[in-house]
Amino acid sequence: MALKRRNVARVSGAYAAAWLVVQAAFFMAPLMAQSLRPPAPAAPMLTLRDVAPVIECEALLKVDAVFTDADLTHLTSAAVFVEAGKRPYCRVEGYIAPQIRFALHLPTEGWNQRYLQNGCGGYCGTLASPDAVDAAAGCAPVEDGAFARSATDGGHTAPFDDGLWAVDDPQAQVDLGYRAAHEVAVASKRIIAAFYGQGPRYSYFTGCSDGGREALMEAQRYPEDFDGIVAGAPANIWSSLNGIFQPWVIGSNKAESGGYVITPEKIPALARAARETCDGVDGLEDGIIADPRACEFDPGVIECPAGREDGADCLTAAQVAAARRIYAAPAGLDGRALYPGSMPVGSEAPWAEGITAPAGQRAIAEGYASYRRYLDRDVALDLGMTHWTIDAAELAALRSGLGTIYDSTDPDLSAFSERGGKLILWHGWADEAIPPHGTIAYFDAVREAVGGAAERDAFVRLYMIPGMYHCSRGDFDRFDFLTPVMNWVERDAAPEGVVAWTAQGDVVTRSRPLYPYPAVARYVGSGDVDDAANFTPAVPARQFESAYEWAGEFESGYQRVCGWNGDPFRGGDFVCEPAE
Ligand SMILES: [Ca+2]
Repeated sequence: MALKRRNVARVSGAYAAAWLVVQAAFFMAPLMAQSLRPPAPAAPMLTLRDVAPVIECEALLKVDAVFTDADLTHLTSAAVFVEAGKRPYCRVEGYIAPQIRFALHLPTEGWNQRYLQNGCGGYCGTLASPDAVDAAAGCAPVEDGAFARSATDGGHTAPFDDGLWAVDDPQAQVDLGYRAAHEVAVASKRIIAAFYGQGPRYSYFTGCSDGGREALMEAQRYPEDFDGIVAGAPANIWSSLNGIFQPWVIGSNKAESGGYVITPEKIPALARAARETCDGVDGLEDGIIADPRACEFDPGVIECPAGREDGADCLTAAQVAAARRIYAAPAGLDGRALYPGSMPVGSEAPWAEGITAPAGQRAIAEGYASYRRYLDRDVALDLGMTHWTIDAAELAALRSGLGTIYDSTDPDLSAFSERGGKLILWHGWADEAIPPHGTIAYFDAVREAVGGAAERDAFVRLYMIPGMYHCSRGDFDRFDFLTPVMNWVERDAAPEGVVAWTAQGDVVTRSRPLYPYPAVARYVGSGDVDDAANFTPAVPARQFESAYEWAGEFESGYQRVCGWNGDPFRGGDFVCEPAE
């Protein structure tokens, strides 16, 4: 950690002048007025008085102490835990009917008057520790346990990649879709108020993948729940992501025999070829593909030579064809893109688990793709590309069907903005599970929906992270966006540069500044390329359209709310209506 902190200090001094040039180049007028501060300060600058509990932890369980039998929330345990290096905390467990499990950690000393809620990943299904916090590496109040913090399983129990979790259970679908994160926020705030005699002064949400989708769902459907939100690699374009993109990549890699075309032992050669082709395109040979949009990579460059059908260091003709298809945007029969993005070059290493697997095992994307069973109970789970019949009409059906529950693609965040909410979006450029282009496209759609770049930039930032895989791993996968969003909310200090780093164990191996999109980090030309101090913010050498041409769109007004109309055991119906 010492190396990281030193880099933070040095980079802040280095980029001041260049940063102003970048802002001028982008005509980011609202940013011009801001003074420059060190990126990612180690602690929130605003100090709130510590608040102590007013009742015993176990007293929360007493009948009617917080919830009555008439409430849907029920607490099942409450006990104090003591861990080294952390404030002691009261761990409360409970569920919100029918089965949204949650856990809430309440510091018994030194509560900083803030509430932090964590999203869950994949299809959720596991109650993770509230102490596992996304995008908050090095954030002091997270590390020492000063937040009241919660986590939920999303309303069901299943493996994270099980796309069949609620095939016949519409309530479980709705609970993961939009209800769990909101109800846990409501319940947690009630428990906090009972425990400390006051509610949280500030509330924050952070999550990655499905947690990023939940983060955006909160900003869109429940703008009053959180003051600051950090949405990482969001699965917000859910209906197309799981209904089309995942079947596309896994279908591209399925042989007629049922096995995978590209097998795990071929991944290192493919990753190496991609890096050799694209690393230098960004102007710096550092082993990282800074922006996959800038490089055309054809996996045919490592096709096995004539006379040699196969080998560990080359791809067969069938593997080249599969890889070409995987890199392409999923398309309908008319060739039109059905997802706003595609598998980025540079994401290959985690394909070894993500879209292929050793014989007898299942790739992660194949589990995700089983979501299609919701649409068609007879769909073959070993969907091969020869059977690909998905087109724009099916995309529309997905969006107007389950998309009305799961998608958090509404670009109109004006209600969240008007209540003072701040949002940081981030996405790894080498994400093997969710195309990063879609997050840029959503960011661009927000600009249009809220009236322009200045209006958007007053409450939203996007950071793209070179070389980072899905939510973790790859390069620069450690960073703290929680502290910047807190400073934005509490001190009106807008986020600027944030230093991200790569670590092996506790040893920092490389660091790099991240700047609000579309600014990039440019090497100053001398010094260690693995040291953030040797980079300055810059206008990217090549500009790309932020919008993405696809058969769908980012629009408002699609959302529905659903629930039982009457007792399901006495002929009640599960009905959905347009959301307000
Ligand atoms: Ca490079």
